[in-house]
Amino acid sequence: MKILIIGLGQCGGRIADRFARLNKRARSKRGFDIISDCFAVNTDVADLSGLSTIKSDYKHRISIGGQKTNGHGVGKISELGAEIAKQDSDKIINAVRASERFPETDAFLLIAAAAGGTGSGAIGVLSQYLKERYIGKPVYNAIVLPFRQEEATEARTIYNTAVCLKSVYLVADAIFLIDNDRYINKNSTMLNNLKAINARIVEPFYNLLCAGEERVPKYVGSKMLDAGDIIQTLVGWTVIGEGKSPIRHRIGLPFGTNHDFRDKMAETGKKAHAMDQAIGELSLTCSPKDSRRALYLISAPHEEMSMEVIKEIGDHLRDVAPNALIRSGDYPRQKKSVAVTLILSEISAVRKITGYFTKAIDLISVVKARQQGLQYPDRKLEAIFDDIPILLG
Ligand SMILES: Nc1nc2c(ncn2[C@@H]2O[C@H](COP(=O)(O)OP(=O)(O)OP(=O)(O)O)[C@@H](O)[C@H]2O)c(=O)[nH]1
Ligand SMILES: [Mg+2]
Repeated sequence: MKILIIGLGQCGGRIADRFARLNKRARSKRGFDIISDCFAVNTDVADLSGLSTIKSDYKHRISIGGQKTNGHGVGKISELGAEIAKQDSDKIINAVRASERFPETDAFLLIAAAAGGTGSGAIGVLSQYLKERYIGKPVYNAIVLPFRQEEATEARTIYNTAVCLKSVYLVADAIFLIDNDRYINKNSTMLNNLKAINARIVEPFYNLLCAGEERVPKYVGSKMLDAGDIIQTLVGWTVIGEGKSPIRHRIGLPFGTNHDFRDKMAETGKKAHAMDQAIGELSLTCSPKDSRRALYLISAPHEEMSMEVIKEIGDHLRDVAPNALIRSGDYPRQKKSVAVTLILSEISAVRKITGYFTKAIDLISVVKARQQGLQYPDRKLEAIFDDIPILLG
């Protein structure tokens, strides 16, 4: 599957840059592209210059809102981010249209942080424009949720996050939810944390996008997972994760030859453990029971792809996600490990998201009450979604 990536704001731009790197890896190691083109869009010119892999011409690193922000960002005012995106959308759409490999694109993936201003405001607006313009081409979003400490220290964090989430939910075909807080390493610096998190965010997409692009027969799975399977799986709130189990070979024995049945069982169990790890590595903690669609891809050396391992991994997912329609595939090109890429989609209840809506409603009520000189009103939970504003056209 080939996707066209647009990173918005600082966080989105940096993750898009990682995707550009992922494509370089696919090209050099596997001999094909998985990204049809990659763009970064920002109101902050310095952020655009700080990227390393996205092409450095003005059509790939797109500066917007120059007159309004003087190239210095919107300072977390997501309404301004949305307004600028509306005004400068032509610049972005024209760059996409002029992209040489656009016809090969299976879907768009737009990336932004929910808590900032530029990306948070622009992502819903741009997703809407792309959907209206390219009917039939899926528009996916990846939304990065803030660290918990930002919620406590920066007043706009909760509000921006709730407004962004509601806006993208109304327009994007699916939204990958990525929780910064899930990946944090307390002993590392903030910058190193962000770098490591960005690398972990993009990694699960590698095999997933590569599998369907293989043309060499020995690397094509017995059940090939292609763009159609992925598109059919992605709906609404979505999470992604990858688990890996190293393959241990006994000295003197060729690949996959285990003579003792106990060794074999243990080895099968260990490989199937990659599914457990993928569940543990999901980009946002959620219950697999709440998902209606799921997809997994097993990547392993050809000789390790036994029916037993495939069955065990599939059975395990069926147990934990009994309400999901499950699609699957195998990809015989991994070396020295069994990797499981897992997507859970159409998730009905995401506690963290509901939490943002509830808290944002409380904040809005407090502000409204203050403006009217009233006391803090007691709000009913059902009204939550209606009361969150949106930033669409
Ligand atoms: N994972 C990850 N999160 C980031 C990164 N950079 C910023 N963030 C998070 O993104 C949120 C802030 O969004 P930014 O992308 O910096 O904001 P912006 O879209 O550039 O908007 P303005 O700067 O307000 O114009 C915070 O929650 C940060 O923790 C990054 O490189 N990786
Ligand atoms: Mg910024």
